[in-house]
Amino acid sequence: MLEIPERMNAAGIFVDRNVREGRGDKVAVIDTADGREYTYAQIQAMVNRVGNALRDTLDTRPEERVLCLLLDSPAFVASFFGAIKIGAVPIPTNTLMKPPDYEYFLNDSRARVAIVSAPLVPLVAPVLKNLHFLRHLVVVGDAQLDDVPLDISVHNFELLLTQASDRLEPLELSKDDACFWLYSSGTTGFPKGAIHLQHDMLICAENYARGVLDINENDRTFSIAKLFFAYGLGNALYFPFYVGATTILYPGKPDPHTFYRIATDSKATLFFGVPTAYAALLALPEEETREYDLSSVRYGVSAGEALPPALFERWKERWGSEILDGIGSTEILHIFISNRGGVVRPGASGTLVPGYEARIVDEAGNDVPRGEVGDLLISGDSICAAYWNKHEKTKDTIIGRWIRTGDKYLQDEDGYFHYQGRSDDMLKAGGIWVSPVEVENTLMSHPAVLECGVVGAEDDEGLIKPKAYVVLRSEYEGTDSLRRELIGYVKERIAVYKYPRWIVFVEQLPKTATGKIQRYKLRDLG
Ligand code: 3UK
Repeated sequence: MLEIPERMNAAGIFVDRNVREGRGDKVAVIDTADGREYTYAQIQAMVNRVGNALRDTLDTRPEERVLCLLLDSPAFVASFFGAIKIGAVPIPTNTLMKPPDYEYFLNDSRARVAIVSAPLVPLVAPVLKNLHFLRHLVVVGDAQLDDVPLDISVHNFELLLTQASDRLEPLELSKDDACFWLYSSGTTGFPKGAIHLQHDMLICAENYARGVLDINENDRTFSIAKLFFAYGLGNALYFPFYVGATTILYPGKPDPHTFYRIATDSKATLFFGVPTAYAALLALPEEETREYDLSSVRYGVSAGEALPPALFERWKERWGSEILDGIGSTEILHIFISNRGGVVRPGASGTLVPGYEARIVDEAGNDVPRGEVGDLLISGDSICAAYWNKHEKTKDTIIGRWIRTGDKYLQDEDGYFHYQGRSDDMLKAGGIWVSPVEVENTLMSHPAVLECGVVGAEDDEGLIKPKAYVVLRSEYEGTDSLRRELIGYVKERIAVYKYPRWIVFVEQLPKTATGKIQRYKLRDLG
């Protein structure tokens, strides 16, 4: 059993402990951007410099939020743990969003400091004038910035670090102090900041990474899912750091050849992807992948959305390793139901991860009989404390020790859990949330669109992608060029992974008596 100390600091456990226990010279991070390797001692020094710079130069106090809009890099690692080490609360943030999204994250969280990778600066620059609380913008690398409001000062990350001491003791906190936030989106309304506590990462590392993956010091992790996702943060940061293993970071865009090349060259032992990424990797013809060697991989891991059985079979046949599908969530922090090596049931999410309990309940909250579908509730000690400033949403989601996952599940006679869909209209594209309402509202703002309904539809690989049913205003015609225009229009306005992959022009939409679109009827249209 894992013992969680009453007083602790997660950075002390995940960073300092490695050096204290003699792993200072072990490689902690390989940055594939330039091939540089960083030992645990070097990472610790960098973490300390960030902590000192935040506290002494930028006057960051405990509990203050530090928004991290960062590519996967040593700077991410140092910013995340550096903030935690002084009791501040980092917010790893999705790098694929649009400027208005960042305006919301920065104002909602009241972050006083934002640390931003230079290539991502253009995403926040246009909204700086609308920020009420930001005082310091720290840029990693060089970026051009004009018209910065007077109350925001711009700093260079590297320079701040050079001027800061590399020695820092972690601030002693309660195991139940806030540690970091992660934003998660729902069907309607703004994203919710899930507040995770100091002990949460320990629970996931012990229960899942050690309990299911048997992670150890000799592992080399490579995650296609970026560090700003709850999934990637565990996979490629606090899992390997929990045991003093090595993580391989890649700051670039998704590309199957690059993924294969990195996994081959770095001899990754744990490979983490989402179903869409596995589909793209397997879509390359064998002649094109002969030069790659994945024999070092102990397990592939898949999460974010259900892994179609065909992808499991094709991967195993091609590369020899099993893909362990597991379900996790931002609120629970990581995977709580998972397949295990040797006993995988393709198509199922697996069995409970140690440390978690599950209930499947009907609408009245009573347990359904084995084999029947109901709403999945989970209990376990990595669940977030609350959503920031969203008391009603918190109460709807977290019920005492239990949390509503929003998923429909059934458990079979052998204890395996089978995913049966969402209980709301949310869908996942490439493992990332898409709200049909947001896509609909965006389409509706185009002059040609009278009304529309967006649902998930299966592509050729059996993976879900957004599909739009559109009723046009009478003066417009449903042509291919209008289809392309609407797609381009959506891509420009909201995060690109949300655009409809198909647009069907229809005369009318199925509606309830009160005029609400019946998305389930659209889904049945296929
Ligand atoms: C869905 C799955 C079927 C499900 C996540 C691993 O995805 C993660 O977190 P999110 O908050 O989404 C959570 C929701 O996504 N889902 C995730 N995995 C599966 N559905 N099969 C799966 N294997 O609806 C769940 O409620 O983005 C995944 C680790 C940490 C995570 N945060």
